Amino acid sequence: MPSNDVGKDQAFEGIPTVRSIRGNCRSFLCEKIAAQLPAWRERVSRLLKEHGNFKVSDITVDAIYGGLRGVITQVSDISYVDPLEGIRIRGYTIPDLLQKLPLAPGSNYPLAGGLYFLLMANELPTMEEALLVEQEWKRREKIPPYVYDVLDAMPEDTHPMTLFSIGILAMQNESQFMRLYDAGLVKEDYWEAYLDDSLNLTAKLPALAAYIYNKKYRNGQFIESDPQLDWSANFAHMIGKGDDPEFVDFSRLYFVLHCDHEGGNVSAHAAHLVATALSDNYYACSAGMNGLAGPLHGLANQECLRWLLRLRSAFDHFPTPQEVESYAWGVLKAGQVIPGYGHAVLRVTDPRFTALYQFAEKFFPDDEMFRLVALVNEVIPKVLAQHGKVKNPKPNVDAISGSLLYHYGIKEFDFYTVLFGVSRNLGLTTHNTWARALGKPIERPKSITTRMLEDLVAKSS
Ligand code: AMX
Repeated sequence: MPSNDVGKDQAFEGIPTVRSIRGNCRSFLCEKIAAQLPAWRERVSRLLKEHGNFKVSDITVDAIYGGLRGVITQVSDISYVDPLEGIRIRGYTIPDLLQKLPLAPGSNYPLAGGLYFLLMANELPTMEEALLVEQEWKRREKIPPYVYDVLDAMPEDTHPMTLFSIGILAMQNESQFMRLYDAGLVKEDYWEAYLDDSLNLTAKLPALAAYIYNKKYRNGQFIESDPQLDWSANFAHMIGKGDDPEFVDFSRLYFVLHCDHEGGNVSAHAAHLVATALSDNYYACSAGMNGLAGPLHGLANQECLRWLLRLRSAFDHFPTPQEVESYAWGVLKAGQVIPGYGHAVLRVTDPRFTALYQFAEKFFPDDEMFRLVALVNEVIPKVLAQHGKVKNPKPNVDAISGSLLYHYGIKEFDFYTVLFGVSRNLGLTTHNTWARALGKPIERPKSITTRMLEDLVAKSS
């Protein structure tokens, strides 16, 4: 078990110390959020008061049986997936984010601390603000030893996502919200405790993920956290890849790209739903991770790489476009999906796919797996369009992310969704903090029986 001993009282001596901002990161973020809250609350209460009966969505029998696809049931101001443009995080597109977020010192890729600041404070951070979050994470990164004991007690073949979710849930014992709630915290102040839990949880995720990786795939060779490194680089370091600056940059890019995808996807919705019962960020994120572990959601990246490897091994040479096409038809005719293609909301190529594609093109254009991704991307959209069922035949982020990890020697597919989860918890905990700040109530939609639905339909015809 790593001692990981950057305690609360130790000074952070790594990336430059922030001197121009008074107070700690938590109080700084609290001030930033608190300053915006009256206006947000005013907007919500005006909407409710003046337009409470305004109809936004209709619910059809199709939608009820069809996974509520497209039915507007939530408001999220953290991010929005435009069907034709892709994700906007706090209004910024992926290219915007990569251009505007403060870069890690000596790198062309952003600090995750800056991204967190943007998510939480709803403001593009300065370098100082990004570093303030990075420093706060350093102070909070120590994982309680009992969490390692829980993970060590699990069978060796436990899936890494199960370990990740269990690790997060085990840390619930640390929840500031639960402690303060029991002591009589008033509703107005719930969000501050959610923010504390968010900072504490997200600070620990790189070390938690690294522990799982080292335990399962590196014979338990654990590496201490390095106080000199930013959050993303420290993860790379703790899995033994800190000496490869290209992989460190890849980690920075990967953690930015996967941080959020509005409120309706399975992990975001699950985490939000659980937190509306005032279950804290640990309970909620563990639930979110359980959703992310599904093959139609986060697990698709491992499915996709497996698919690419199967495709490659079906030929004793690098396949031609025609061979990929006939292979794909075989898959579709067998009633299987082509992982990494299609999306519930997007109707164009996922800009996160494009960002990773550009990274690979820049650093390893001749890598065989990347060439296969590129070839598949030329062929599959045409095949799926011809197939006719899929609403969006273009690739999503999972069509490529696994191949990049594979290139860097992370060949343990089962681990890929954990990395997705490390990043996604930045978004999930922000959603929950803001949901409490805006006083969102417990969610409780209504279900009816098939007979009731049949009666309703019969009465109206
Ligand atoms: N290959 C084959 N068939 C596909 C397909 C694909 N890649 N994508 C969708 N379809 C099928 C659906 O299964 C559905 O068939 P059905 O009518 O027989 O049930 C039909 O096309 C219409 O689906 P849709 O409306 O276009 O998509 P959806 O909203 O129902 O599902 C998604 C979206 C992502 C689950 C689906 O495209 C899919 O299964 N893709 C492959 C898995 C994948 O890449 N998942 C990752 C998503 C991103 C993420 O969360 N990480």
